[in-house]
Formats: sequence, C-alpha cells, structure tokens
Amino acid sequence: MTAETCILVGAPMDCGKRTHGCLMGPDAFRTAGLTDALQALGHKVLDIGNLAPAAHAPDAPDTHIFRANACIGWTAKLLETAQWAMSKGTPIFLGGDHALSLGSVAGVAAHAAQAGRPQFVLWLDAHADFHTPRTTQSGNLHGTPLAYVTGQTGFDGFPAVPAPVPPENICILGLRSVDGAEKQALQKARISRHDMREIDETGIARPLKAFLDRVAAAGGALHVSLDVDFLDPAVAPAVGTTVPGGATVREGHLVCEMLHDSGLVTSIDLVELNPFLDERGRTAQLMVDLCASAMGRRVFDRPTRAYA
Ligand code: HAR
Ligand code: MN
Ligand code: MN
Ligand code: MN
Repeated sequence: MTAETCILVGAPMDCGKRTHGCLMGPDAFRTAGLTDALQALGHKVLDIGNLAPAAHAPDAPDTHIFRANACIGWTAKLLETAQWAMSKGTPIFLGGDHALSLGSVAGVAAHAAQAGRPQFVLWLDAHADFHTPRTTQSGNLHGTPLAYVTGQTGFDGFPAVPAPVPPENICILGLRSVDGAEKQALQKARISRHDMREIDETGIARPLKAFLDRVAAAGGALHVSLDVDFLDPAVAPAVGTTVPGGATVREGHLVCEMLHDSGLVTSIDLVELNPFLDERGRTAQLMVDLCASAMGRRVFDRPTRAYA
C-alpha cells in the first residue's frame, strides 16, 4: 500500500439547503477519529482546519434560490483550495452539505486539466444532484453540483468552471430519488447512472468495476463524492434528505475497498453529514470507517491488485 499525504479540508458549509446542521460535519468527522484512522494505515495527515467562504454579497431571505451568494463565496474558496490541495496530496473534503462539490470538483478538475489528465467523478448518492438554478424546484443548491461542474448554464454569479468535467466521465451509484427535470437532463447527457434496482439485481461491484476499468484505461484522476444518503437511513440516519432503500454497510465498504484496490482515487468528498440528526455518532463513525476502507483498511490483503 502506498502511503499518501491526506489533506483534510474542513468545509462547514450549510447554505446548500434549508435544514441546518451540516456546519458541524467537519468536527464530527474529526471527533469520530478520521486522522487516527488514516495514520493507522500509514498515511500522513495534514488537517488544515475549517475554511471560511470568500467574501460575498449578503443574501436576501426570500429568494427562490436559497443563499446563492453564500454558496458563491464557498465555491470560490473551495475552487482555489482544491487546486492547492491537489498539488500537496490527496484532499479529503469534510462537509458541509453537497453544495461544497461545486467548488471541490471544479477545483480538482482544474488541477487535472493542468496536469493533462482527464478528470472522472464517482457520485455515491440517492440523488442525481443534476439540477441547474433554472430547473430546481426546491431552490436548494446542494441539488446542483453535477450540473455546475459539467458546465451547464444558469449558474449566474458563480465562478467560471475552469475545466468542465465531460458528462461521460461521471458515474452515479445509488439513485432512488430523481426529479423529472433531472431525469430528462440525465438522459440527454451521457452520465452513467445506476439506480438501486440495478444494484439489487446485479450487485454493486459490476457497475463500479466497469467504471473503474474506464478510468484506468484513460489514465484518469478520480474524484469520489460520498453523500451520506447513499447509505440506507437505517444505518446512516444523520442526513436531512433520507431516502429508504439505500446501500448497506457492506455495499458501502465494498465500493470503498474496490476504490482503494484500483489505485485511482485522487480526491474525496464526505458530505451531507448532519450531526444534529445523528444517533450517538454512528453515522459519523460509519463515514470515517468507509473513508478508511477507501484509503486501504481491509481484513486481508488480496493477492492481486485489480487495477495495478
Ligand atoms: N432533487 C432534490 C432537490 O433538488 C433533492 C436534492 C437532494 N440533494 C442532496 N444531495 N441531498 O444529494 O431539492
Ligand atoms: Mn497532482
Ligand atoms: Mn448529494
Ligand atoms: Mn443525496
């Protein structure tokens, strides 16, 4: 196993939706022992603490798009920090709600473009998060990051995306709540998407392996965005947007173990944890354990590395 430098980037961002509490996420991940877990695997850990958003205009209370200016400030800060962190090691973005991925993914993709590598994104989520500010009915920007990072229009006032991620480089696993406008947009864009029904029928390893084979063949950088609601609410209750019928603990670990074996992961988001909704820290602990699996924790080493 190669030792890496993990850069922990706290992003206590809570403006991407109306339910409050994700601002406590970064400290809950720390409290659940993320640094110790990574160090125990032989990695170096640089925890840069919690970011604050770039200066931004105040938000009016009654707009359809909720707190757009705060999200713009966070996106600018994360876009810049992600590029810096990619030059230092493997960033792990500690959310914060999923709107943080507007900046984290745009930033890591900008780094990859400069290095001449194609950027790939694995989106582990019950939701597609493929709305634009023009199609969203809730007005919550945590439902929009994949549209932003692929360069869709409608994100007025947001930083320009330096290197849009090609839709065909994105894979979504775990879908079970997709709005009508998103469904149409997904069908047009060539994003590979796998709902829970497909995962039930074929197992989760099959679509994941097919995607990892594509990333490896392209020599790509791989960003993994793990939304708490990818997991079943019975095992991960600490999220504002629970949807029944999610991934099991073992499906989550298998994905993360395969990701580690692939040797392809270059950056990670841990998002949507709302510690206010947790039960004795169990969701925070599960997310930390999944991150450890993605960074190399396992019961036994396997004799061959599938993507060496
Ligand atoms: N599609 C719904 C909306 O746009 C729900 C989005 C929920 N997003 C997250 N992240 N929790 O996946 O409001
Ligand atoms: Mn690099
Ligand atoms: Mn999400
Ligand atoms: Mn979600």
